[in-house]
Amino acid sequence: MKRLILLFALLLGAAGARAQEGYVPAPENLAARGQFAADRFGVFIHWGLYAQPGQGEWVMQQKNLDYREYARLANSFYPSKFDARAWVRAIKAGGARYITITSRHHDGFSLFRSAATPYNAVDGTPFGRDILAELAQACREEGIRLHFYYSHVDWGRTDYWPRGRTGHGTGRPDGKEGDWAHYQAFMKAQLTELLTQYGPVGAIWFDGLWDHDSQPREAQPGIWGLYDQYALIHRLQPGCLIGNNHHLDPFPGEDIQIFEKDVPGENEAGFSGTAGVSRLPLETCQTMNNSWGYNITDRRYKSADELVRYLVRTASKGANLLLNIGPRPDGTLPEEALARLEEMGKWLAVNGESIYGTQAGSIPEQPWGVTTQKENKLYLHLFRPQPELTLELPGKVRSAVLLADGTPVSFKQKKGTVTLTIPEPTAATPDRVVTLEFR
Ligand code: H79
Repeated sequence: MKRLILLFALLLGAAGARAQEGYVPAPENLAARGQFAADRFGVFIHWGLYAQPGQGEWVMQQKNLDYREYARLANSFYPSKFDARAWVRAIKAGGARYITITSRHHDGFSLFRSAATPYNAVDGTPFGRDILAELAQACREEGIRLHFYYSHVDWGRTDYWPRGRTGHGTGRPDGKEGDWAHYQAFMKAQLTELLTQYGPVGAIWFDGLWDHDSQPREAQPGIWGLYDQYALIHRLQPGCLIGNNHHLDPFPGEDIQIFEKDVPGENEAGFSGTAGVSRLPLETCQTMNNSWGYNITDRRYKSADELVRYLVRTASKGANLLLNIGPRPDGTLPEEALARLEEMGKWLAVNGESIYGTQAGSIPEQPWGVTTQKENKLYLHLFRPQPELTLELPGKVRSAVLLADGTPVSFKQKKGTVTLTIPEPTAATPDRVVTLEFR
């Protein structure tokens, strides 16, 4: 019977695809897309019960932890130093314009009050506070947008169906079917809560479809009734953007395209080889060290300079950077993360004009750096000192200055080439920006 329901669902997926083909984003959705692209920099938060074992958010799968034993971590979920306002202030000072937080990850624990399951921060822990509600309020007060990550995969629920590649050692009754319709109803109930109880939601960020990447692409939207979920989200909040980290070309109904650990078009981490770069707003998510959820032994942090340049490189491809932090079990953000945020904030406070609201640069990546642009300005991002630079540029340059302090940069222009003589740097910086203004 359940197999029949699944088959039916897959067929519905195909029919739903036709309905979504006609998806016309609402005016507020188009406005939100523009705002999203202008924001350019967001902070990702991976937080849940997995912060306590401190081995990342995949610990349940990687160590084959029984879901009933794992669930006892809820009894000791008491992040006594959690202060939503402190998070938001640090993130905002870092120059980020939005926060994307894991409302529920593959372990199945919800960080928010949910009538659909007691396995949540309010009803299932001694802490008893709604993390998302506190964060939403702090975001509202500080004027920063809030997005929710939502996992399709669940390694603990017995109704979870269809099973994918992961979660076979977590004690779910394997070899026994789940209950597709029940799991669907559960997810829809939670999505409804997320979109009705926390004010405007900037985006819903789905994850997990790759667990079924052995299925043909056409069948994939039916696996979890994606198009039903998309329609629900856009009905509840037409301006809420939908993104899905499925590593494929965007499906109809999606509003942004996500790249996991890849600058669009590079496939450096190997997850994006199956996807082209679409015309939707783009977002690259990346870790500061090598973990998403808090990892107590992962000291391999990228330097602040590397992170600034990573942000600049994503912007030069016309993409946002969603940079991750995994808070500790006590609710604090690791000092390493705070220090990097602070450095990025300092650089952005001076050079933000060359990032926020810009588009991909017309000059592709060069040995010296990259470019971004906005209106009649082209920003040259010099990643290494460059006393002289000759560029082929149509159009007449009116002025050239260092963005940081307005120091003029002398230039000669003839027959479509510009030669710049760049003053010697006086202080170390990860990226020195020259603004070229065109007539
Ligand atoms: O939330 C973070 C991760 O927990 C989650 N997405 C980010 C944002 C994530 N983890 N891994 N992945 C996404 C990528 C999936 C990797 C896969 Fe596979 C490799 C899918 C298919 C091949 C692992 C190995 C799962 C199945 C086989």
